[in-house]
Amino acid sequence: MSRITCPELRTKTASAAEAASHIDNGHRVAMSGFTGSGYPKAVPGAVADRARAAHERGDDFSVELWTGASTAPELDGVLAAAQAVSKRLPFQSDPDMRASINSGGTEYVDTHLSHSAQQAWFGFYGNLDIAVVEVAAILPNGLLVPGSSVGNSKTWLDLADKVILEVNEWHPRAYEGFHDVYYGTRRPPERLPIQLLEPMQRIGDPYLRVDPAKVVAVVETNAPDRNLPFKPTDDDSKAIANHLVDFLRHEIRADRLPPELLPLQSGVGNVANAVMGNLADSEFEGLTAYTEVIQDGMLDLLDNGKLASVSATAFSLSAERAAHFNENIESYKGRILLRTQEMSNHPEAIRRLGVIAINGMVEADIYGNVNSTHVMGSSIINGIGGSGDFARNAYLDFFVSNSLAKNGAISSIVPFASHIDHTEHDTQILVTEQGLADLRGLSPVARARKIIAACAHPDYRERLSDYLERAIAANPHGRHTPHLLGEALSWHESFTTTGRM
Ligand code: 0RQ
Repeated sequence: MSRITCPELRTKTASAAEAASHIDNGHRVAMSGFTGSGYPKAVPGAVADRARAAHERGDDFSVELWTGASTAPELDGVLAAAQAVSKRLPFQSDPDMRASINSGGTEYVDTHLSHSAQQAWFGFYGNLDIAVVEVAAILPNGLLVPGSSVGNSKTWLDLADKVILEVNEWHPRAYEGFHDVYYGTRRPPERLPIQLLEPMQRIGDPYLRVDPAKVVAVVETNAPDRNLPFKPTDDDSKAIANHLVDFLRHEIRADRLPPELLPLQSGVGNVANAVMGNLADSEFEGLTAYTEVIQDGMLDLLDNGKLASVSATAFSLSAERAAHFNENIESYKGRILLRTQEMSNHPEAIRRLGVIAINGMVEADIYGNVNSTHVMGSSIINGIGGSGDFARNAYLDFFVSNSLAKNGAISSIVPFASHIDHTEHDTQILVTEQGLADLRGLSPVARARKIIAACAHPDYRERLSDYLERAIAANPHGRHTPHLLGEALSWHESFTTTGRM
């Protein structure tokens, strides 16, 4: 049976190419999709075809592209390869898009994920010409059942002049009831408190709304989400996870955490996924999660009963775990709630619930400034994503990384971070395979001594201590956060010239 049961919208069924003909050079185009799930699968490729044809004729063709977060080769990849994206926001992780940004072909506005919807509402990004949103089904009354992500879809459907819907039969029809779409957002000064008092509380509707008059095309698809495989958990990730879980036990003993902990948030990446895997083997029971993304590790925790429930905005699963979820979707009903990213990442909710935030980092400096996004200060990897939404507002905030990168040529603990996403004021606990540095309540120099001793790799530890002690000695009137300014970024400079820090 067709998934498009609304008579009015059924008449708008079209091919991807017909739908893409509504997207023109210079348009601002917002698409659904968050961490490789729930993104349109067919229309982006047809837009890329239009761009290539225009370029062959010698005409300009590029669009501004907004999404929820990262997508997949069928969206970011094809559009970047066709040089069809002039500006991108708020998050990406695609190799071709990354290359286009780093080569200067695409402007990138790397945005806190809780900010993107509201900033679009405030008009900070300009008028939205068209939205392309993937859903699992269209109901007879025109309401939309989202699929594996909610992200910014609600905002894009509300703001866009025109709408293209993709209805993807790969998503189980049983997704109905898994979503909570908050429709109470207002612009200041009319804003109201977010009445969310526990992670699984419903504050919105199960459906997305769309004005049918704005819908210009409905495209039917049957294609899987990106389903990126995770690296198998290695000894270093296991060690990081062990340090972190031991610390949680310590906090329970100190009466700073209840035995079932507080709602967990786990970021993207292999290390964050491994930490969830380790919790699955631990003694913890009755855990909850208030997070952005449900990765394999979190689904495993739900499966083995350690995790009671999870509120998120999207899945980001391997192909195997996505197939498992789709086959057993009914068994997860009532235990998984997908919200808009405005709510999954809302500072007010994160702070009230007392979230335990665990995010990956590229590097940290000796004072605890964290770089989550850039290699050697200049090249973007992915983006800040939701890490800032959670880190600043969490009850406990962890940043995790291996102490070395690129086979030891790079130390992840450096004198000065080459780019700063999270300042020392926002970072509480750093963890590498070497150990854990609890920085709460410490002054900068005390933080530096702890980070070097606990987190730095032994190959770099002495040089870091030497830097710190010389910086202290050289700054008799600057002993709060002492630096040797001419040397602070010399490790990065050394890597770019010699291939080693
Ligand atoms: O590159 O694959 O080319 O070897 O960075 O590193 O060790 O596999 O780590 O997968 O956990 O990702 C920060 C990128 C970590 C991620 C980051 C290189 C390393 C490798 C990845 P290769 P690992 P992970 C909510 C939270 C920001 C967004 C966020 C991230 C690659 O966690 O994107 O937190 N975070 N969102 O070799 C140079 C260093 C390096 C380095 C690692 N010091 N210098 N390269 N690498 N350390 C979710 C969302 O927001 C959607």
